[in-house]
Amino acid sequence: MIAVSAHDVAEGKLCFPENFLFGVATAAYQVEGAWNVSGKGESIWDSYTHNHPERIFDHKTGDVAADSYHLFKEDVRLMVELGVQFYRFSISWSRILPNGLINHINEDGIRYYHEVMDELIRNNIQPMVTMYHWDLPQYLQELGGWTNPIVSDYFVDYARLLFQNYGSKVSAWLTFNEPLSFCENGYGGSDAPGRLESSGIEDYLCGHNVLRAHGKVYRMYQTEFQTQFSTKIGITFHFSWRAPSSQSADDITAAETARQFATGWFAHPIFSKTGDYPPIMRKRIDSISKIQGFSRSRLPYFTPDEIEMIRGSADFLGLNHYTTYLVSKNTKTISPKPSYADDMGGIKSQKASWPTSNSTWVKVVPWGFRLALNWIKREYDNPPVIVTENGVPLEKGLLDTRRIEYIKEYLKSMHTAITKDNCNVYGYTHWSLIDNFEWTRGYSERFGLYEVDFDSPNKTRTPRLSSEYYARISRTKCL
Ligand code: PNW
Repeated sequence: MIAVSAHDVAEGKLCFPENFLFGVATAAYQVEGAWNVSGKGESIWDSYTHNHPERIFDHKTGDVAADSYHLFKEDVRLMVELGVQFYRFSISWSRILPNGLINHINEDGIRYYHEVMDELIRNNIQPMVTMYHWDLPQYLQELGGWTNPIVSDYFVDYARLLFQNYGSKVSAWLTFNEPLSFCENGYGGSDAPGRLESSGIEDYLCGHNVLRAHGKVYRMYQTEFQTQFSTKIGITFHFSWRAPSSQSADDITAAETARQFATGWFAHPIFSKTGDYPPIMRKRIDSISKIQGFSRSRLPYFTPDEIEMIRGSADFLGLNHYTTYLVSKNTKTISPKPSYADDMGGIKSQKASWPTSNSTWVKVVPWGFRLALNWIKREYDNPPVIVTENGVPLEKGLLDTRRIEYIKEYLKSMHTAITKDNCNVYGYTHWSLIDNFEWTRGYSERFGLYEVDFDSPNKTRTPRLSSEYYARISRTKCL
């Protein structure tokens, strides 16, 4: 499947196909800043960081962040230096529609993303655009956010406006970034909107409405735009590998259940042959809901029409992969209080001996990448996959040899998945181009190929060692 030239093999290099794509990624709230300029409305991350400073490391906000709203030309220059083929970034919904609704369009927002895309295209870098990277307009949150079904329809209005304005410039669209993260951590944890106590209820409502919103946007694109543009539409899932913590049958089952509750929750309705939620999720949540005294399952049901609308509603699968967890069976009895973790029934951990990063959750476990890619191949009949994020958080500093090591080992693992296992991966995106606001972890975790001096007035970007390393890979397509 993969054409590797004899020349490269002779030199002992690991090469990716010539048309393989290398890119870098960011997200609006994490880099743009300019949170309240030129008509932008408030998003849930603006209001969350302002009203709940205690939930953010060092009480930081993304008010200014890396100031990419003003410095995007500088960012594009860095990408030219890197030689990447595409840039994955996200659009801030409330910059374009200040309260999320279609009746009030903010022209400065429309202009801003046109300028970003024009600058990219002028430099031969394809824009890959995420419509939603966690920053819901605050007004929609006041209506219940993703727990309110009407928000899916408002999302369709927003998506239509994006197709109308940017349809001819964007090379690939992603509807959502990591529904698992923002539904589970937002509606059952400490990410915005910070509904800490709602796990097992609101997270499932969020997921349900996000899946409907995704399906509706895909079908709307097919009826209204497909004759005009040939852009592919996908969605990005988060998939840290989940390995059994022992070879016992219980732990093997618990790990597979955990994969279905994590990636399967969103991928099964879209990419499986049968559609709908993974059967194991349906079965466990239905029966635990009953035991807890509910008269209906906490996991909502799709209508048969919705199942069909959502099934097959993506041209490719975006995969964010950072690390690996071990899963063992949870043997304690189920608590009367609903929770996603109890529903899943596994306990997550990581091996103390795995190499660490500068974060509690990213351990360096490259072999998990190959296994995650193979699982997707098996589960969903080898769909086209683009890795939309992979990277490692380290401390400040330019000599980031540990990042180089991380990239090398993870790319080797991905290379094996492509060349030996025939996984259908056609691109890779490094997270991130520059240091940025790492959500509740503030600026304490640095993911950038370029360091950002957040204390300097002009948010100076300086290349790290890893930027040279990555530039060589993206230019030669070889490790
Ligand atoms: C991603 N996990 O989220 C996000 O898409 C980015 O915005 C973020 O900056 C990046 O990871 C690095 O943190 C994740 O628990 C959130 O395994 C959680 C997990 C993985 C990725």
